[in-house]
Amino acid sequence: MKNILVIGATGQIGSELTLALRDAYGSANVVAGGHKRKPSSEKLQDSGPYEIADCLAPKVLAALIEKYKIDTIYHLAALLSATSEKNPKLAWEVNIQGLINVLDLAKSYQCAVFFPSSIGVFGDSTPKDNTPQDTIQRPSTIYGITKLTGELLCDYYYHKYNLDVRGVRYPGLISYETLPGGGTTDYAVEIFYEALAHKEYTCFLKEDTYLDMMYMPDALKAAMQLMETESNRLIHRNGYNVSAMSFSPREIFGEIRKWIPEFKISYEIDPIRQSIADSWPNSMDDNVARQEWGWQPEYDLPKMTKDMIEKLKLKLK
Ligand code: AKB
Repeated sequence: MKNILVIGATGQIGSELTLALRDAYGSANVVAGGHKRKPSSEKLQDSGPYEIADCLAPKVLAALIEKYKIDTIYHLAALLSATSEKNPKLAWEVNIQGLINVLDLAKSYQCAVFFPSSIGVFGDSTPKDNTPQDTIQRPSTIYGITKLTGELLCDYYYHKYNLDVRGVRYPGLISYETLPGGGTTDYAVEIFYEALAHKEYTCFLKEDTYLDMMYMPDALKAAMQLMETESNRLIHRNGYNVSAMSFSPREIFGEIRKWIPEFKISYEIDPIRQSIADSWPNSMDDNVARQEWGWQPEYDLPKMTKDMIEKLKLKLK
């Protein structure tokens, strides 16, 4: 039986991954670790143990690992791309020092680790379409630099200490449960809320900006499936490209209009987030993940849009 600690459990991925892990491994065996005294959602609070867990406070983390006999850590705490650009030093501190703290503890207590990387690890010199698994990685954002360094650190701890650390490169994530905070791909979530609430949305990226995106159920499946794969099947282990759909603001607008015909869009470009998006791939090739551990997404743009609208209608009632 696994004993799991989720660090960053109140964030965009964590608030849903914690519940999915509790369903799979039992509520008592999955500790939600957040940086606030209380979790923001009642579901998280009521469904299992909740503890304060700051990746920059390794002694507190060590005490939790001992208290709950943790053997697996999902380390999700990180600053996203736009927030990182506003405060590069804090991004380095949280995204790198936080990760090193977790890797060192995992080494001491022999825990497996999941580390989410991002499409942010690519840069202007990377091939934009069907971006290969192994290719040029020269990110121009501090977020990308921290995520790429994170991938390399994870590889290093595996090769040097035989630490079982695994991870994927997530695209923009779309969910009806928790809002993202400070990302470049956030428009793809905001657009649904605004379409339903106000029937209009002002997008901060240009209409023809293509980016990889994924619906949250697929993102949760990717993390859990990778962590369940027999170790000897994994060649890359870290930084697997995983993709599900690639679209532009114009295309997602068109898809939402099929459900809300009066919906309107306008554009007011944020130069910082536009330049971040322009440096990222249009679409990734995820064949290596498909071959090594059977990755297969379930949701494309039409299926995700239908589900988002149905779920958000109920939520916003
Ligand atoms: C962001 O936009 O910063 C994130 C990401 C793609 O890593 N959603």
